Amino acid sequence: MTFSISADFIGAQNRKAEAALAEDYAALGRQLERRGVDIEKMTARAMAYAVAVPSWGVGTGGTRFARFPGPGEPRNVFDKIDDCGVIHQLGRVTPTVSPHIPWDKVDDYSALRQKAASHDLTFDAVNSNSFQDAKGQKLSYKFGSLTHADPGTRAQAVEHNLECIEIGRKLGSSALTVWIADGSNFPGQSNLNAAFDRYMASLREIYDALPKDWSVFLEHKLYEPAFYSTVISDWGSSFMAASELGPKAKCLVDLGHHAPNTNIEQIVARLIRAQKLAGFHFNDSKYGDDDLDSGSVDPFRLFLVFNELVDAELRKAPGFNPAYMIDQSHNVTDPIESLIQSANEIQRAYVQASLIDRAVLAAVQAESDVLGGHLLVKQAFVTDVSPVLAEARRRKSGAIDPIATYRASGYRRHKAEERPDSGTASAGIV
Ligand code: AOS
Ligand code: ZN
Ligand code: ZN
Ligand code: ZN
Repeated sequence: MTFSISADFIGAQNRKAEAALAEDYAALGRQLERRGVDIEKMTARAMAYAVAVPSWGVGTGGTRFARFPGPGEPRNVFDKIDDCGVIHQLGRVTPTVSPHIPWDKVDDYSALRQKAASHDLTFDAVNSNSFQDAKGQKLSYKFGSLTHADPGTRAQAVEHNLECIEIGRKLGSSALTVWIADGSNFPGQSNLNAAFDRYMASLREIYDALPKDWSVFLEHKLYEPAFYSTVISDWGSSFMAASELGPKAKCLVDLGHHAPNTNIEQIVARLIRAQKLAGFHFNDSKYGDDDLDSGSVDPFRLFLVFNELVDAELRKAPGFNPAYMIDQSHNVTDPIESLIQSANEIQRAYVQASLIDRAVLAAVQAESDVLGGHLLVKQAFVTDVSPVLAEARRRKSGAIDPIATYRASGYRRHKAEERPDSGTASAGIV
């Protein structure tokens, strides 16, 4: 028997925090009532919100300089699912896992699906990987994959994506996320448009192989590891590709994949308008694709993205159905704690954005009341909705204080004993 956190333990921890939560919830409820907001509606929205955790996020990521694994890290995808189970058991906001192939490759996918189901988890979009050479792979991706100058290498990369779709079908997923590292490091290395044309030809093959109810998510990224040009570098390239491919192709926004100070919420708004927003890889950053914990550096930016998302949701924007996923690399924290905290911050931004009275906002905007509009948005952002998030967890049998409960449970200590050869699973460093 391996260690798991019992419902009784969570209940006992919650009892210690219940009285204070009831007080804080009542106080916030009165404050919101004065503003015409029903706290119960906010709690219902918090309870309905969900975001996927990345399977690679539960192991220590590392940088290109070093990786410092912690004790009791997952050894394989089954261990990863156990850790994802704890994140959901305590936080109650992450019922899905986004898998990665080949890092999560197994012989028996129905066993993996069952393992996930035992934690009430299902699978979100499958991530393909043609940015590394897999063990035993015939042709190298050193100079590209789906856009490689060599047709054989391109065919191999297409084949890998088709295999990802097959695996995803077995796992009950319905989307494929494609991020490629293809690009060039030197001016003159590659013909910029020829590389894009090759991308289109490869993606066309993948697109045509998608099952009926499937989508393909195209993930752009400004730079890294290609430092001169990246084939799908921005939302313009992504949008161009998704438009040419057809309605099953959409654009995925990873928050860390833009130049500093880019107005990401405006990109989100445009993609919503074009019915091309696939969804997100949430994370935070200071400089580049830092993959820091969501909401840890710039929670206002996260909130402004959700301001657009909630606006689209409430006005029932056509075709609006984004996949919410986290993509982070945890280098110096316990990955389970980071993912609990990140999901909480994403859910917080969603609830905060839900506080805004859209009709009132539209009215002040119509009158060009500049500060009036700003104050409405800012008031929502500075409202501490923590009691709503905690109450949502409590009502779903999660932990009122999930990180304190996790620490008190001794889960990591137990896993350190159970997983002596820990830290051997492939975890992403990208
Ligand atoms: C790379 O920078 C992208 O963010 C990828 O989405 C992701 O980090 C990678 O696929 C991890 O598997
Ligand atoms: Zn990403
Ligand atoms: Zn990234
Ligand atoms: Zn990354």
